[in-house]
Amino acid sequence: MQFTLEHTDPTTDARAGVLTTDHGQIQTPIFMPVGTLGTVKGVHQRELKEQVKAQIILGNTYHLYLRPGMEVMEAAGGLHKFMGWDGPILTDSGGYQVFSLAHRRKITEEGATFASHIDGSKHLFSPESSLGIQRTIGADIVMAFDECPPYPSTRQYAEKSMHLTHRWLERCVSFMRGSQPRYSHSQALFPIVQGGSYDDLRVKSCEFIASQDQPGNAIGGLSVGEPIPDMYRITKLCCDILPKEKPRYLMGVGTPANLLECISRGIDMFDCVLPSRNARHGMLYTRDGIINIRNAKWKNDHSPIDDHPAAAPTSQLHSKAYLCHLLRCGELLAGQLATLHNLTFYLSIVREARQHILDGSFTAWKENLVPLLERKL
Ligand code: PRF
Repeated sequence: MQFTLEHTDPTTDARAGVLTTDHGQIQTPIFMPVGTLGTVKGVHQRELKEQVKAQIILGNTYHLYLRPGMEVMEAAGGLHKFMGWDGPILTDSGGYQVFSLAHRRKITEEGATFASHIDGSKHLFSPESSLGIQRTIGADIVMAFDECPPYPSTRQYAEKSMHLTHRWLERCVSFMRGSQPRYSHSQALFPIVQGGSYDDLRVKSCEFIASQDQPGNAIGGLSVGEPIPDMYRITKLCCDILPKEKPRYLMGVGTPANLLECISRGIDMFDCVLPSRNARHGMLYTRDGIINIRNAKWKNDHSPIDDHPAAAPTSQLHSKAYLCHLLRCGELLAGQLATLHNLTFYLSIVREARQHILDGSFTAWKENLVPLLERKL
C-alpha cells in the first residue's frame, strides 16, 4: 500500500493525498460508507460506485464472522467476490462491535469473550483470531484489535486499557508478519490510538502507535459521547504526532461539520453509520442544513429533495413531499432514496474539500459551509 501526499493546506493541516491499494486508488480525504454485513444497507454496489462515488467501503469482522461465517467467506474467495465489490475494503477488527452489541462481554489479556447477539453462542476474539478473520474476509486494510474505553472513563481505566491495546497491537504486528494474505492482493494493518480523553495518554499512545511503523494509523475512542471540543482537541493532538507521510483514519466520525473540522486538523479517512442509519429514519443532510423529512412541514413541498448539481440524481428527480409520503408509509424505497441521498452528499463534501485543499481555498470554503451544515430546517 502506498500513500502519496499531493498537497497540504498552508493555513490548516488539511491534506490531499492518494492511497493506492491492490483494488484501486483512493483520493483523500475520503469518507467510507459502512457496509457491515457485506452490504451498504439499501444501496446496490453499482449505485455505490457510479452514483455515490464511494472509493472504499467498510466491513465488520464481528458481523461477518457470525453470519455468514468464515467457511462461506473462504469458499466465496473473500468479501470482494462474495458481494461483487471490486474496490478497496477496510474491515474493523471486532472489539468495538463486541462492546456495543454482544452480550456477556469479558476482557482478558488473551482477548474478549462474548455471547453472540444473534443466538447467544459463546466466542473469543483475540488479536490473532481477529486478524485471521480479516485475512479470510480479504480486506485491503485490516484494523488492529483494540479496546475502546467508554466515555467517561477514569484515568486509571483509560491508562490500563491503552496499555492492553498496545500489547494487543504487538501481537497484531507479529501475526501479520507471520501470516500471508489468503487471496492475491496485499493487506495493510492500521494500528489504533486510544487513551480516552486524557491528553498525556493520547500522546503516549500516538508515540507507541507510530513506533510500530505500519502503513497507516487510526484514532479510536472518539465520538463516544465526549464534548465535541474535546474530540477536536484530541484529534489535533494526535495528528501533530502521527507521521505526516502516512494516512490518518478517524474511526466512527461523524457529522458533515465534524468531517470538515477534522480534515482541517489533518485527518484523511473517515467512516460513520450516521449518513446511512439516519437516512433510514428520515434525517437528510444538505448544504442548507438538516431536514427531517417525516416532519409535516414537508408533506406538501413539491420541490426536489436536493437540487444541487452534486446531489444524487434521485434527489433531484423526486420531491420532498414524495419522500415524506414514502417514509410515513414505511415503503422500502424511502430508505433507499434517503441513503443514496446522504451518502452521495457525504462523498461530494469530501471530494469538494479535496478540490479546495488543492486550489488553496479550503479555509474560506470550510468556514462558510460549516454553520450552514449544522442548521435544522
Ligand atoms: N475502535 C475500533 N473501531 C471503532 C472505534 C474504536 O475506538 C470507534 C470509536 N469512535 C468507532 N469504531 N476498533
